[in-house]
Amino acid sequence: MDHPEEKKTYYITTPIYYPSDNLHIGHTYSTVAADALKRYKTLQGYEAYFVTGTDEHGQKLQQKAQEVGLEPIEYIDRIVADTKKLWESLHINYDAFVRSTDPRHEKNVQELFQKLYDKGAIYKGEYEGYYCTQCEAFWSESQLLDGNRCPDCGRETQLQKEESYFFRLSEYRDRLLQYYKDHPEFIEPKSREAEMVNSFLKDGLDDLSVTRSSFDWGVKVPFDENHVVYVWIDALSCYLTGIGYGTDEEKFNKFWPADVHLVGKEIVRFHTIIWPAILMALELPLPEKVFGHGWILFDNDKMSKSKGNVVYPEPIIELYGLDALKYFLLREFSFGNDGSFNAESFIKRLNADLANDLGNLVSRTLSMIEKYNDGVVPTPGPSTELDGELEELAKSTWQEVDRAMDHLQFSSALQAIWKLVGRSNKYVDENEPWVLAKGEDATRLNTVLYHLAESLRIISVLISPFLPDTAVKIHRQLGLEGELVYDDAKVWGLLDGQRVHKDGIIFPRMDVAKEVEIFQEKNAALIEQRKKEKEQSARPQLPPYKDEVTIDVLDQLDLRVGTVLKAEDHPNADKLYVLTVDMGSEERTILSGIKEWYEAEELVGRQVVVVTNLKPRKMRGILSEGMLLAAEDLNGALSLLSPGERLDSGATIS
Ligand code: ME8
Repeated sequence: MDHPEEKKTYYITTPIYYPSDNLHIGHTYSTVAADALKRYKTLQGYEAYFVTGTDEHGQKLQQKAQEVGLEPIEYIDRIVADTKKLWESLHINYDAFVRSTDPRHEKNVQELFQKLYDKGAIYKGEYEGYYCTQCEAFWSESQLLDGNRCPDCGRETQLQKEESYFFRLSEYRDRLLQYYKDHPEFIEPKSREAEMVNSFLKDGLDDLSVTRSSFDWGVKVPFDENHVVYVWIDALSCYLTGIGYGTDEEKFNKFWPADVHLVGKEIVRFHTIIWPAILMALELPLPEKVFGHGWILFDNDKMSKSKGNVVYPEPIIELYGLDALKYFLLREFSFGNDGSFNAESFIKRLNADLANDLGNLVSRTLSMIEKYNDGVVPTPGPSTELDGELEELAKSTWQEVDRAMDHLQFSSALQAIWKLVGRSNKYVDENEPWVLAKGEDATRLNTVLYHLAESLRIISVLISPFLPDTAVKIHRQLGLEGELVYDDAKVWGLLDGQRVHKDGIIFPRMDVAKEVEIFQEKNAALIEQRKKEKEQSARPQLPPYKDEVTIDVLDQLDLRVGTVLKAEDHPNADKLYVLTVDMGSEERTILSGIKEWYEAEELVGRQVVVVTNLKPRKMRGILSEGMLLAAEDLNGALSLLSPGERLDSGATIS
């Protein structure tokens, strides 16, 4: 229920991302859209709240960390820091960033799990299926491709059987179908609802395995230490943690249910079947909407680091600015559908819409006001039909934007604004102010300049959720200070007598062929650099080399080949062998701490490298007359050095 004295709230989420190095523009899609939506809702007067975060548990991450010799959290911390930096550089205006490893969140997951268990919504059973480590998903035999390959990523799966807790998802089929019927705007675009119904709900649902016992990087089931909560309950409930579930009841009640979960199309199923069923079981209200957006492809292929066909946001921002990236992502693709990135269409769109249309309108409007009226917006004379037409379009464009944004149609919203940009440019051509300026009477010229300035002012307000930096630049050039106010886009006549300050070109025009080359080169260089960095970081972190020495240091060492004759346990030291070593001219007793790696019988007859002139040292009562050389790697494996071929005992080493 709306309380008139209270500000209406609007809660938006992006997916809770898997920590991943070097996010590409596809990854930024949900976040850029959520940011624009938040700005738009805020401008409309809502108290908007935006949650994003990282989904940090699971076997895949545990394995990746292991591969580089780090603890999972050390490995993830670094990636999360980079992700936050990227969002910062994109000026993403989120309110909470939930890390699923945050102890507060882990506690919530345990509480929610316990609640579901106590309500009988979760029970213990056994799971058998073909497991894909990469996708962290079990598949049935009929779902596999070419024998035993994962239908999602094509990698090999393994048949696994394990004890698991199950969520009674099968019981929710009818309630979900009914819910979709009663809430026709719950899933958008509508085609995704049909997909859910036809592919998943029509033939009934299976209960869902919600724990794993084959790895331990996850939130422990509160009453069964052998199990960790499987990643989906853990990840989805970040949406609750982000608005204070378990810590700030008032905030939680204020913002829940979410107004919209923005998600990529491949995870719509989790958000429209599993998530609502869990919320029903918890007796929590359901989100108002789940919007499944399409994928950004690269030349019609899925972007992937392994294919090397990724486009990174950094070169785009560096070469063309943040707003150019945001504009392109939101305008070029229809939000529900897949779209393909192509360097040429990207540059062409920047040229057409930002440089030729908007940039030109800003530049010519301000130049003319400066040139013909000393930089002051003139008082208009009587309006003609043409002026009225522009005024009407300008004052009503916000309605078109609202209509589009009600269905998260960013591209249509921008098209509506660009219709006004286009109409304003045409108005310049129709009125030819440079001709009017030559006449005696300035009344008509004043009316035209005034209309252009007003139209530009309204445009600057309307574009502000999508191109926030550009909006402020135009606003300032129009001499306006302070915040941009949405209601100002609904009224005409705020600029009479306003002093303007033209300030540079907001979007320069580019040579398409040349620019495509520059962009591709820069993106390719970054791909190459990141590949190298990855290879480098995959190398083991060995101790640094010691300081340089001269040859005489080596000359001082007397190294010789010895042959082990006898190996016995040291009577007073657990880790030491007492070795009798044939040095050619004599036998020596040498103590060596290699018991952890070698059995005594493996050593007898083995040739070794002995430092013969090391000062003899007594260890636990026995004198050692030398030292054996051995190599050890980072995993703690050890190997005694021996000559590659058998030599006479006493052979010298230099
Ligand atoms: O799925 N174009 O995380 P994620 C558009 N942790 N969107 C793309 C894209 C592309 N080329 N590539 C990726 C997960 N995405 C889970 C979410 S939510 C409770 C848990 C989108 O890091 C993808 O569609 O694999 C998804 O919405 C988002 O990036 C995060 O994907």
